[in-house]
Amino acid sequence: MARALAATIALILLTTCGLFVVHPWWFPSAISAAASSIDHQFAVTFIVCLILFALAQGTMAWFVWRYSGDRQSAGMGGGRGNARFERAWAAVVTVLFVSLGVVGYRVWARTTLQGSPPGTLRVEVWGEQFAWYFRYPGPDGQFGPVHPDLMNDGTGNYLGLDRDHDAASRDDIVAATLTVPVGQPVELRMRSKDVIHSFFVRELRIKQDAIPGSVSAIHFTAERAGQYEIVCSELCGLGHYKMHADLDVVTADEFQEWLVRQSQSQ
Ligand SMILES: [Cu+2]
Repeated sequence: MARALAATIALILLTTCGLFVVHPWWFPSAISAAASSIDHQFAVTFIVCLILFALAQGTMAWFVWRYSGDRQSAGMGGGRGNARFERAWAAVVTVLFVSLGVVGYRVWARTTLQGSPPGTLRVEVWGEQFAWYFRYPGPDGQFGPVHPDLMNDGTGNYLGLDRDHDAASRDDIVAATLTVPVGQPVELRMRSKDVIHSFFVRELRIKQDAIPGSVSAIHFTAERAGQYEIVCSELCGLGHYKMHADLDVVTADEFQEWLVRQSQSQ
């Protein structure tokens, strides 16, 4: 029985290592410059975890196999352990994981919290159950104030803008698609109308919560044109599964044409 257990552990270990080497499921190719450092950090974390996993599981399988049916050790009533070894192992694991956390945080902060260089396109991202809205400030560069009492999805005033009284709101563009020009830095300001949502684009390697009552900014520069999926990665209610939108990365000229079309339809 014990040997069957040892063989099962070894089989799980080999299967895991095999899946790691072959990695049949992996990220889609990245479309932003910053994504390569995220991928690198992910690979380092993955390799460290795999080595620890293989060491722990391999050792366990070997011990179970080696001492199965060993009457002498069975009669000893179990080992007393080795406190010094356990403390050293716990210390090594702690240092490893804290280091991974610190390095990972620095990579994440460098890629998503960087400042806004001149020419950055600012877009507000609004999450609501169960849709995304994207607001562009228009030619004045100003986002007009939002009035929660004016929010009405039925009339199309999703963000509660008062275009009659707020001058800064008049040229604001609200769209259901996030359209950005290729090669231009973008700052997303994440907001929510109701509960916590999470903005996730796999190809950008960006995942950021949208929290009601707060605004958090993240940055990216898309380097390849195309259409990509935006999903909500925070379980936000019954319709969470259908909360998604498109990210369209287009040329600068196409972006200007899109802005004109959108401003005419507001
Ligand atoms: Cu959501």
